[in-house]
Amino acid sequence: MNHKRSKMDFDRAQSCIPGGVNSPVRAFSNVDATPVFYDHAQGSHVWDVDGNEYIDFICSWGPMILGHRPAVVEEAVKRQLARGVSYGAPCESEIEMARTICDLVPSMEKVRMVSSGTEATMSAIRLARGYTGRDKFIKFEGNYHGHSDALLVSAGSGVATFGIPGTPGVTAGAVQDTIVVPYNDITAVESACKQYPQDIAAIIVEPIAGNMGVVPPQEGFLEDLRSVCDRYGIILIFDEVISGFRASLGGAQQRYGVLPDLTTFGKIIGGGFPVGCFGGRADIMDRLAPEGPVYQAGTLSGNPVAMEAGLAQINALQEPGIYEKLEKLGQRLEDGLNDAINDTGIACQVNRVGSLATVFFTDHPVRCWDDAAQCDTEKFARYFSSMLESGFLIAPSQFEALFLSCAHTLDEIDAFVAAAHRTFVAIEASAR
Ligand code: HOZ
Repeated sequence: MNHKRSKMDFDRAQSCIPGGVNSPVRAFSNVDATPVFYDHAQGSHVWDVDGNEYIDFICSWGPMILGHRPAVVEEAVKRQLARGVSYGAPCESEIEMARTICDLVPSMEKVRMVSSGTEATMSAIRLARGYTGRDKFIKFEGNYHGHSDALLVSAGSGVATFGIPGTPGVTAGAVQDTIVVPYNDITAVESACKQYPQDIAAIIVEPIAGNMGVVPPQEGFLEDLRSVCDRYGIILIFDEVISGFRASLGGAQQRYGVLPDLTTFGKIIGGGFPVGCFGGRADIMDRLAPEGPVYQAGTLSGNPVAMEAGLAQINALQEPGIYEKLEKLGQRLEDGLNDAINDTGIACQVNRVGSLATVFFTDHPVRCWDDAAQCDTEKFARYFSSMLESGFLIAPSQFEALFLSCAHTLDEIDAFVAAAHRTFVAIEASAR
């Protein structure tokens, strides 16, 4: 494949954008490559500025669950464009969005819209602290909840990809109340709670970890978190920015039948526009200003274009058969990859939940960050480059998820698996 223009664009970008990218996860430096600059996208396909065509398994890091340019979303956006793009004032589509989320997600009684997942998690933590009058919270190693200061500790996603141990600019004071424990380790959670029985405001967790690669919750883990929170008066926050409206229509909480007190969403609920929200128990949400004293605000919160796009997407997801299709695509991918792994003897693990998956280059099961960190990232880099050259876009990091959309077909999954098989053969041959 020729990437001449992408390379030129990257040079130009580096001269005026730090690292040439507007989010570190878009850099290909960790896989010894330069980023592909997108030109346009349609369905499950993306074209770059050099005219190369790819099947897209990044899907904008999750939002494009219907594929690119779904007609229903485009039409909704066009209708709203003719009525104004930003009001900074209440509008009916905000009510429609909040009502829809409350109707579809089991634990949601009230919702506040924001503009990103980072804002949602940051605000949920502040609210939990304001509600309980406690300062500390627990997060899990390898979980990523956006880039607000207190949450940027032992984080997954780009922080894990680039091996950033602590971030200059995040003060010791900002993280002194952040307690970090291993994912899927309820004993570690219990002992932190015993150590600080009156001080922990919240436990925030990705109910399906998607930012250290995909790591499902072990059986009983979410239930145990719920009961620890009940025992100690701690607010349980599910960060469903990735799993929301993906793991099921009601998110991971519906899939696993465990209800948090607060939930954060982003990605899918914006239909591709910058949106996040947090919500949950009404008695907690009513502590927010202007009803209560916990302050939180945003000029573009509830932006009408984003609301219409998100609503159109969520409405489309309610059509019968959508989640069955995503599950079928995911199962086909998992089975195919496992066949390829068995056939080639490569040391890999496939973790999958529904339409989220990761191929981990390790011979051990991956259940927490320490497991993920053992992966052979050099092999991952070879896998990434080979898949890219074969026309498949995957995240340029071992510690990210692969996203499927309704626009993908079984044939495309089979083609992906065939390319992965060829890649595994080549990696194994060069290792001998
Ligand atoms: N949170 C996503 C990666 N796991 C993408 C957002 C970003 O650009 O950091």
